[in-house]
Amino acid sequence: MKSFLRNTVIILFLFTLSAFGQTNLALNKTVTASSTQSGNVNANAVDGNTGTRWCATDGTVPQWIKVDLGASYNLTSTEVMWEKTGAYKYKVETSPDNTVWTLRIDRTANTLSQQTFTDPFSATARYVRITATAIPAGYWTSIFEFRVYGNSPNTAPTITTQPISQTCTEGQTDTSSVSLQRERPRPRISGAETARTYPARR
Ligand SMILES: [Ca+2]
Repeated sequence: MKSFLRNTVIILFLFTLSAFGQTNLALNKTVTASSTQSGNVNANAVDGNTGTRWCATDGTVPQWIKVDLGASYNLTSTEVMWEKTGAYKYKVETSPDNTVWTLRIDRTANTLSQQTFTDPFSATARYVRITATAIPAGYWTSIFEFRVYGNSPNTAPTITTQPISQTCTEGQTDTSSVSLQRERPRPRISGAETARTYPARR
């Protein structure tokens, strides 16, 4: 007669914070600029509206805008949408304190003609500055949207009810699922689990 032993199945949950659907950390944050054309104010560069723009007061360079994210974040990329398509030459720097700046993206030799540029990098910082160092002839430095992507470094989810062991009977497959929520920021959280089937003894 078969005996049904009870086995303990250890289920491991592996969670990763996904970069998909990233949060634009610059959205509606405080912006300062090297100069500001009347009617095209600094805040237009981070208002989430691709129909409004910040513009410098003339066609001279360098011109820059700087975003104060309000707190330190783990940054993963920036994206700039210029007013026009062109071979903009520019750089992106970050700072933890608005004093010490580190070069993250150097496109000061760029020859690629685009309207939107996406620049991945890795940094922990509160301030992000983009500086146009050269612009196409006849253009002024003008930005529809400047986006900064990343995650907060100190808000990893804490799993307080995770099942670390369960009991199942031979022949059964033990499965389980969990759901997580995180308030701010809200990156997509994906979960993976391993389940194990214990066949009945012959
Ligand atoms: Ca805008």
